[in-house]
Amino acid sequence: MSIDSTLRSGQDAGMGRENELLQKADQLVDSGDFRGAISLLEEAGRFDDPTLARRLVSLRIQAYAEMEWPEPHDHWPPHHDGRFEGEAGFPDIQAVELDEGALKAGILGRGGLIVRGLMDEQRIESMRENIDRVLLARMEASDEVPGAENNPWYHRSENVRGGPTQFRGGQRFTTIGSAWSVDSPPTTFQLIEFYREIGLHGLLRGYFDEDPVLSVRKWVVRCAAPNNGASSGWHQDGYFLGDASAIRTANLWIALTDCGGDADAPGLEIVAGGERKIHETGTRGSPFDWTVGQDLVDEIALTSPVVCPRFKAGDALFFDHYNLHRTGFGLNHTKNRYAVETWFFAGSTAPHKQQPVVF
Ligand SMILES: O=C(O)CCC(=O)C(=O)O
Ligand SMILES: [Fe+2]
Repeated sequence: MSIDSTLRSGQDAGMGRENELLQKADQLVDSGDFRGAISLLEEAGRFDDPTLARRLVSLRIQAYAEMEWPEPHDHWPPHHDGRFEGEAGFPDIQAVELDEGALKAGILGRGGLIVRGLMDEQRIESMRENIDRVLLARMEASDEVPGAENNPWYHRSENVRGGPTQFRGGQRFTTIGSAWSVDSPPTTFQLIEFYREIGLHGLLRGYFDEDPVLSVRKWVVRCAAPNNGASSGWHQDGYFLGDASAIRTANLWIALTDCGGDADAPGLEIVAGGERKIHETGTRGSPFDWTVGQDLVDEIALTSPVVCPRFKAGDALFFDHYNLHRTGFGLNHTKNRYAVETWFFAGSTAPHKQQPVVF
């Protein structure tokens, strides 16, 4: 595959200006101002400048360890106004109605919040294209296709723990599956641009009452293929993320394809309700030690309904690490489903294992 023509060559991007920006960013880093360096490159940079987009990813990863984070405050979980009490399933609002109060009452009171029309058409389209590029570039790199290692759509930062990807042991990749957003610097750049545009930083700052961060391992772009009703694992992300009672999280899951409900692409099957506990795993019909058994899910469903919401591309669902869910594979599915899953953490309690990323 030729390197995608939507990315400009170094020369087109204006090497002189780029060098100047990178130098300025280095100076800010040397003076200890990581936040300033990140803002500079984020504001002056472009997704289609590969050198700059890569530098920004590395800087965001390095920065977490270098910056100061507060001690966890004592007013968690925060009070919410219970505005969605009595509604069946998940509360469902339009993007313009999204604010801190709705987010708190949705996640903490009802187990999640559906937000309609969060991402616009043009971004949806380009994100789907990005995901295709990332997965293809990774597949070609793993197949050792000549030149693939230089494809900017899949490039792992040296700062990711373990260093650059090594495709060992005949590991096979296809154009279906998921990849870490940070492994695709242009995608990371565009996603953060989108998060800024919708005011997500301020919203989550209000939600956590401190700065939110992203992470390497829990920020994922995905293309899920139909799977003929297969049963994927019921899970709570709190099971993987460390001490569930200590961490503070918000996941923004965005559908990039019409899916769920009666749609022809896999959605999410998800338990609604605000129960905040980690359920037993590896028992009661569970095939794996990290999954919750179907018998237990059936029992939980007696009081907290299991739903499979119908999403239009661009609709989103916020939930946190207590939510119980799985990919919903139906028998009627014929289309691939694209989505972005982004876990945000309160900076003070971000699990180091997930490699926090400064936002
Ligand atoms: O996209 C999916 O099907 C799974 C999403 C998920 O498990 C999550 O966002 O935590
Ligand atoms: Fe999950």
